Amino acid sequence: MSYSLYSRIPLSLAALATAGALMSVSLSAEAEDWRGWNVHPDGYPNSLALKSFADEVSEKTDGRINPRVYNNAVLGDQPDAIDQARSGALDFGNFNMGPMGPIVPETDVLSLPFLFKDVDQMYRVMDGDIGKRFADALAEKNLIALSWFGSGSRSFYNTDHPIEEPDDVKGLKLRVMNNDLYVQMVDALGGNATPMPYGEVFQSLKTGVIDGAENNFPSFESSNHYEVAKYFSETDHLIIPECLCIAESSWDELSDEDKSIVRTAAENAAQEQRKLWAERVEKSQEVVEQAGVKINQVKDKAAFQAKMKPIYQSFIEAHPDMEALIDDIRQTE
Ligand code: BDP
Repeated sequence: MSYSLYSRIPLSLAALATAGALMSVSLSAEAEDWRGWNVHPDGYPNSLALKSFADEVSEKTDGRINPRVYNNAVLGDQPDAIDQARSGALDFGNFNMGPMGPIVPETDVLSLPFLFKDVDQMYRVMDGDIGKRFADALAEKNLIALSWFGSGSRSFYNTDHPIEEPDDVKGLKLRVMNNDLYVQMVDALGGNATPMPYGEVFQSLKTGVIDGAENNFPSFESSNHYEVAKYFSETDHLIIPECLCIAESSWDELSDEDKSIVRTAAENAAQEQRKLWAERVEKSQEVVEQAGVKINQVKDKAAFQAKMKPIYQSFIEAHPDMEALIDDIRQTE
């Protein structure tokens, strides 16, 4: 979204200026107003980090670029926002690699259940050469991934009973993000998966359209799903990275100097997000427990992993070229 300050100068003022002076005004005062997408509310770790990103960019570029973040998915659902960023209708966004899968097939690897050992391993993978490979795949689809945020680990929650073993999922209607791998994942446990935008989940839980969903503690809490779904079962089945991504068309317009400012601001934002994230996981857990949510640890995670093995088999059959990548991720210390 770019427009020059020049176009906002009243005609009378413009008429007073000499042609030369006008030229210099229009060249030096050209400002880019960037629109950024965020699904989360105010105060969420990602929202705070995105705000820092926006502030740092506008300060360091002396206002040449003014990013503004729109929270609560007001600019559209995540799959739609990803499309908008690809076409340049949005300038940047914090996107989860789950709904990215249908657009950038390579990122589907990151939606395989029980892929990472823990969140720290995921950070090490994404900060290294493998992360660059994902960034290259995103760049082919017009998205410039400048840094990686965390979103903890996702677990199932529902309105009916604790999930202790795979059979407890049988018959539950569970909302998943927009990616067929998650449908397969819930199917493998005998549940019914319903892909649905994040913003519709609360109402659907309330009205009984679904019995539950899966997410991390901060989202379970900030979305108020915990007010309805009183059983949170720590399956930790997914650890999915998120990008701070810039639209290629917005990126290409930047000078080298501004590219480096934007990249550094995105890296700083990721460091802040990860720190705030770790704190928020604990806080959110406390909030939901105090509200009466029953949290149970799942003792036999291997039982869930075993049920999900066929997902890997069919994934590798469909994408034999990605088997080595899966192995490389698993072997990252
Ligand atoms: C949150 C992610 C967000 C997703 C949301 C969801 O940070 O990007 O949109 O889950 O479940 O944890 O849709």
